[in-house]
Amino acid sequence: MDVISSIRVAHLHGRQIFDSRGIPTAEVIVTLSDGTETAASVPSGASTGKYEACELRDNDRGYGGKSVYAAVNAIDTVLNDAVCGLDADDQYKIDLAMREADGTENKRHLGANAILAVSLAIARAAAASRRLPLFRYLGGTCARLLPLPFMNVLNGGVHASNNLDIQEFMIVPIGASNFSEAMKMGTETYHALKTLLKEEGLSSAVGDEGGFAPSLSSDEEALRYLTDAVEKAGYHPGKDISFALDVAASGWYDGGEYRLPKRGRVMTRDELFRYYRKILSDYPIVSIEDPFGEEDWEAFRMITVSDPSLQIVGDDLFVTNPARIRRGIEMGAGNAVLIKPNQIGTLSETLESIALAAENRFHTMISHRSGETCDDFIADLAVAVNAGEIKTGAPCRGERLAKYNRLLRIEELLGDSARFGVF
Ligand code: 2PG
Ligand code: MG
Repeated sequence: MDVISSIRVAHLHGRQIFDSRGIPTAEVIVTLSDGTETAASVPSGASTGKYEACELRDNDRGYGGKSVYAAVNAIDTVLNDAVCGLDADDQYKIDLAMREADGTENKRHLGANAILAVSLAIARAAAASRRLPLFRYLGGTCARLLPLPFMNVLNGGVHASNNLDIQEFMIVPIGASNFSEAMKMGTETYHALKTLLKEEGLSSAVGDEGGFAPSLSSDEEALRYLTDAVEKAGYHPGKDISFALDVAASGWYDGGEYRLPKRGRVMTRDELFRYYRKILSDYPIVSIEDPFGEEDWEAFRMITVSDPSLQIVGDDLFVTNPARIRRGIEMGAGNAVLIKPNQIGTLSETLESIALAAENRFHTMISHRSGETCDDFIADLAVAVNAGEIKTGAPCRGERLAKYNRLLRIEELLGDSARFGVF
């Protein structure tokens, strides 16, 4: 006799909603056989990697071609048929059934947006039906590490209409002893930065991820502002708060050279490498994401071996894809993986990528997308897998705070069992 009775997926209902940029995205409501009903929605990137799973968009039904009616229809029909009747706890089987129903490598038939929404909604429903917080359902009693937040307080690249070529300038409260303290340090610095920008007559309007988006004389000037903001907030740069960048250099890569689109500067791989060495010696930068293009594995290897204490994160390079992560591990290209569930399209493949990274001593940073909803799944995911790092924007805009605030609640729930960061 089964000790735990099996609860089955009873029904899926998809709908089109809007993300934080006002662009259509997919939401799904799942109902289980015991009556549990939960929802999940999916985010969307702007600086997407070439090798990401396919986000299905209609192209011809208004909304600038961005509607997701075909994906919603797939949820209501093919995916509903594929998963109804399956055990809600059997995430792997559910995800496999959807992958088989899609039948393509990159999920272009039914859409990774449709498949992921269902995958996440069922996990959330299964947790609710067992009366467990999502992080505990996914990670069990070992899930108790709160991640170090990487807060993107200055936005550039394709996330802002200013003149910064680097996409994300993040502050990392390495000196915090717990998650709440990290939030205190991060928000105080964020507000100090706002004051500084205003004093200089610069714009304090925010970009897609809630960071400020002023036009500055150079990308290095952004780092000077971060330094001043940390000090103004009463902290020591490099001791209490360090910096991290997401260069998103795939968007610069053009025929073997790097063309910085906003300033029009062109650099070879070696010149770009030297540029990084210079800013690394001038500022307390502990982590660089996508310093080179998604095809430039050798440059990733070169920068990774040049400084073992520097974290090199692969986002467009790895696209949360186990096959590409394996290549990075074998080559020594990068030493950390950015984890975005919608780059691969199911929860079980996301967990596989995280496990692969952990087995090979690569760090994992769980990540939002620049177009988000208020779904806070990634906060629970970060704790469930003891990722140790998360980036989910600035402490500004509801869709960003949804994740940070969920982590505060998880920290309170864990009480004395909570641990913090591994960086
Ligand atoms: C990134 C992300 C998230 P986007 O490049 O890491 O910050 O941006 O979602 O636009 O790909
Ligand atoms: Mg990135």
